[in-house]
Amino acid sequence: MTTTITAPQFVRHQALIDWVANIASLTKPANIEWCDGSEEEYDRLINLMIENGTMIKLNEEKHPNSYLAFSDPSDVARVEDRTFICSKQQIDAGATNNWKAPDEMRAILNEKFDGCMAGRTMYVVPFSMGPLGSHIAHIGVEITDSPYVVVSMRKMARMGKAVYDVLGTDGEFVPCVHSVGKPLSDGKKDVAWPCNDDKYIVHFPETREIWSYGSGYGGNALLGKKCLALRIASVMGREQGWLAEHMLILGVTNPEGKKHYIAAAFPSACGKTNFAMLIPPAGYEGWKVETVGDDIAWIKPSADGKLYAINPEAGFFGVAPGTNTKTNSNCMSMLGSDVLYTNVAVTEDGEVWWEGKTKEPPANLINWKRQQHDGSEKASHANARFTVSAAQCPSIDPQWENPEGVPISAFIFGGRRADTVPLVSEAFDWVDGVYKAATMGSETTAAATGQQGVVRRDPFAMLPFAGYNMADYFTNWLEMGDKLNKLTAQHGTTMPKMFKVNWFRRDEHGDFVWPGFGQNMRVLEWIINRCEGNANAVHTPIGLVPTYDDINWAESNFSQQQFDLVTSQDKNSWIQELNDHKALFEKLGERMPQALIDHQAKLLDAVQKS
Ligand code: SAT
Ligand code: MN
Repeated sequence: MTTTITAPQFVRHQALIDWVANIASLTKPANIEWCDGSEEEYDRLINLMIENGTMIKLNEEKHPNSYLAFSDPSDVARVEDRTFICSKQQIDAGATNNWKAPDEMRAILNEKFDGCMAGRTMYVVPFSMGPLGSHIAHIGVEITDSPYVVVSMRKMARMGKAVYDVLGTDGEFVPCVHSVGKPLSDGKKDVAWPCNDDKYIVHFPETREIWSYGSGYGGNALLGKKCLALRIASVMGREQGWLAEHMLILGVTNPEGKKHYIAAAFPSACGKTNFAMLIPPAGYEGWKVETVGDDIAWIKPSADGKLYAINPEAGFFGVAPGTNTKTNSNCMSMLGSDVLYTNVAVTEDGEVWWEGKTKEPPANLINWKRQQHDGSEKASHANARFTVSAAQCPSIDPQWENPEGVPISAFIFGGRRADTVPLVSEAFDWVDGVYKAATMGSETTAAATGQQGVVRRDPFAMLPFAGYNMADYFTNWLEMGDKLNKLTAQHGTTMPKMFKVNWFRRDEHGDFVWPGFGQNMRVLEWIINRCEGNANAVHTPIGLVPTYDDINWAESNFSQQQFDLVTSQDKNSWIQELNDHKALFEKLGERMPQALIDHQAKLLDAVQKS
């Protein structure tokens, strides 16, 4: 049985209306609301959530037009073990993704979604990833029963009525179905932050559908972000010859006015937002860093022999803890007004606080669990977030909405490693760069549920986000290199250079040695100068590296000794590291490209001989 529904006049797409009707007959909501993205709608939903206890309004003087949501304490991060890629063949999902046969998964979802919106409102949320109407943008429509999702999507994507104009009567869209899930039988916290213990974050790559059940949080629920712009888009990119990557994009301008754009991959909660908004330190007068994006890049080769990247998002969903005027003053200015916070702490007079915002917590603090903060546990959750429009970022790049994208000079791949991996190394060539990215390791963080602080391999920082077989994903990158090699030869342009960085080396006391944040500019300068062909590097078995004298230390007292600590290469650790790479490649299975397997053997040989 299909529910008969009436769509507003601005929706002229019959297949879309039929799909909404189908989902309504499955989920059985009390009402259907077709969202138009207006301010009236936003304010109304915010007020509804204030009434329901999901959110509170913050102090209007300190935080104009800003709100704080408290999630259920169990619903605070992405759930990777509940995330599925349901390709027809298991091998197409690969060794790193959870898989279930599509039919089996559809049966589960039908049961889960049956009646799950009873008594609640179903919202239909049209959105564009990428500038509205641009040839590289992709449109999605998210059906959700969460007003938190609606207001967050309005900041994170181009959301609203205008999307229907672009869709017309028969435009293509990715259907995304989201529900916080059936009310728990004990009825606990259902009104304030409904969610369900049984969670499913499901992707059908062949039919390009997304289904998400049981969570209202971030990447589990804002389906334009990781689900569409990474998992589904990576599948589209592979078919169509482009790349969907978990990368920030920044622009660096040197004192001579020469500008380079860089795309950089780091796992979640490794400082991507801070790096994207870097403020050059003292000694770097005349340099400028500007922000195109902080999380996702869509990258396409162009006929002129260059790679161009866009940020498909329209906002930032950043980690609050650790953010302050010293670590990211651009970010603090960006948070001046119109922010949605989730799971930070708040003072009695409505001012937000998180660990690291100031040295000492203010008095009379309510923690993220809405209890009086007594210092026995953290006041804000380690994965507490802010949601804010990118246009509010003081360092936003003038080209950030250019539908053609920005030309990429270099890629940076980074992880969080206490040892082994040096501060920076340049890849010998494209294959070595792909190898460096493919073998990235990082200590796990609070951005995903599970044990924290253990090294896991996170190829290209895409482990939780590649929508298909990771080995095929490597092949896609290698093929992109072949294509670019031909294009650059034709046009006399140069290949983007590739670098591996590690800001997180620790000394024998477990303390970070590299100061990071603005000081990363020194590494960035060396990278830019390498791209320009005017910086020195020395050859080591695992890459080309700077000596102490190759880095600009203007107004820094970072010593040669400290530099040695963050750049040392220990032979035995590297033999162990390369053996770990081999184990990863074996785990990734039969489709693993031979070029990378051979490269491992070559590197191991070079390290052993060193
Ligand atoms: O929860 S999100 O996936 O949106 C944030 C992150 O993990 O990077
Ligand atoms: Mn991310």
